[in-house]
Amino acid sequence: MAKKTVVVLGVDGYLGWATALHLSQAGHDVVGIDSLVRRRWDRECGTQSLVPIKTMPQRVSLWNRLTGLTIRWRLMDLCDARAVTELVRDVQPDALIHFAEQRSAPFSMIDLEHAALTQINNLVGTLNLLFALRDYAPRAHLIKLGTMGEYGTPNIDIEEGFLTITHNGRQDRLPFPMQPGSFYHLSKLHDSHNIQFACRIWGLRATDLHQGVVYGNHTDEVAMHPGLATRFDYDAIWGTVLNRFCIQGALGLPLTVYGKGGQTRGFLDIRDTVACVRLALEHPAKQGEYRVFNQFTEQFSVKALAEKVRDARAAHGLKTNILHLPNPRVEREEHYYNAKHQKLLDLGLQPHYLGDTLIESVIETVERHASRVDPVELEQPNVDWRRGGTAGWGKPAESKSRAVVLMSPNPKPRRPAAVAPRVAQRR
Ligand code: NAD
Ligand code: USQ
Repeated sequence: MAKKTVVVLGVDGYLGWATALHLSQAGHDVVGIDSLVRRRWDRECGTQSLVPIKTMPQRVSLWNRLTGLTIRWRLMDLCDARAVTELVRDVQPDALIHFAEQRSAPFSMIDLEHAALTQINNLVGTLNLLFALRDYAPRAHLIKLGTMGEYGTPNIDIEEGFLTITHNGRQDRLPFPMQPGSFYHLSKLHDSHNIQFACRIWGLRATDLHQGVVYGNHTDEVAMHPGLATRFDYDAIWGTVLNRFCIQGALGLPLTVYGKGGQTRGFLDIRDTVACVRLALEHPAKQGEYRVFNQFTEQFSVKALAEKVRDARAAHGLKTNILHLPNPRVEREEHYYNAKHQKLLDLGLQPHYLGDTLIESVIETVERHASRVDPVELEQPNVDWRRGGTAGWGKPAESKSRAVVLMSPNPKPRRPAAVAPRVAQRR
């Protein structure tokens, strides 16, 4: 396999860091880009990674000490068009892996400011990349992290990006109809349209990875040293559902299923995320091609996931309650779901399926870092799709304890007295 020069955009994030290490270990020359804005959003939302993470300079220098391999780190905002152009012109990458977006659905639903911030950050960053590629590296392969949530939950099978339709006796292969469920998920769909258009008019090449919900926090490389840990979110803004359930289970808190829990999604282990990206990299799209891979390995309902975590705890004689909260989101809670995910398997993906061992290993990680957990983050969601949120954005430090939106007809912000002092101390 030929060594490639690869730019990983969003290298400081949960998936970007693990992917950069994996590709570096596989022999590729990795340039890592991030604006560190996620660390700022954490401070502003009063959230933090469960597992402590080192600064970027510390991480890349530790990686170099342990392996002799170099990841070239650059602080850069993808919304800075000039910087992006210079990057593409100077590095002349074979491929760019684009993780660098605001990726939380609840964050995008807080209010107008957060919806606009999400769409401007995500769309402008991707547009800057597309124009830089057109002008300075039209043969480079853009690998973009999209999301399964672009499709929504239609009452038909979900194909990989395209659907062959017969209409009034004529047939065409058209983009699959999309029904995203948040301003964040919409930003991914708008990106998909822009990328597809750029491939069509400028002959660029791109792979849009429509990824499901990721769980777990270990890859072979991340596990080499605690200083190489990748971030692990559990709060109601950034934490994804299985990671949240594992933490709730580990702490003996109820598992917070939103609504009936029949919401079904595609899921994958973080080890499969890094493997899928590598497969896309090493089997590039053709010049002018825009292709979509559905990147997940199994589908589960939220309720089934909660039951898995409950059963894994019960095997140790521990009782776990499942709590059905009124759903803060507007989404179908019982629906048909059958999404295809064959293309990455055809390229050789060897999936890691969800088992008790994975749940146990996440729970062990939680137990090691239990003192960093803010239990308020595990109780009630603080963003509601209909009314917006109370995420503490921009509040003065002394009033930063998280207010929670009550799911009642007449909601009033509430600060749970039992945990407020601990929250105040932590921030
Ligand atoms: P993350 O928030 O941990 O990491 C994203 C990184 O991008 C952060 O370090 C942030 O600072 C950086 N970033 C954001 N905007 C930037 C900008 N304008 N310029 C430079 N850097 C910027 O998110 P993640 O969980 O690692 O997700 C990475 C990507 O994968 C996202 O695009 C997300 O939509 C997609 N995705 C994630 C999941 C999941 O379950 N985590 C599932 C499907 C798709
Ligand atoms: N959910 C619960 N309880 C919780 C948290 C979530 O029942 O405590 C439910 C939600 O209502 C939703 C499902 O779990 O039905 C998934 O929610 P999530 O927060 O795990 O995932 P989501 O908001 O969809 O976003 C995450 C990532 C995003 C990525 C997406 C993939 O944050 O970046 O794009 O997963 S997908 O869902 O396939 O679109």
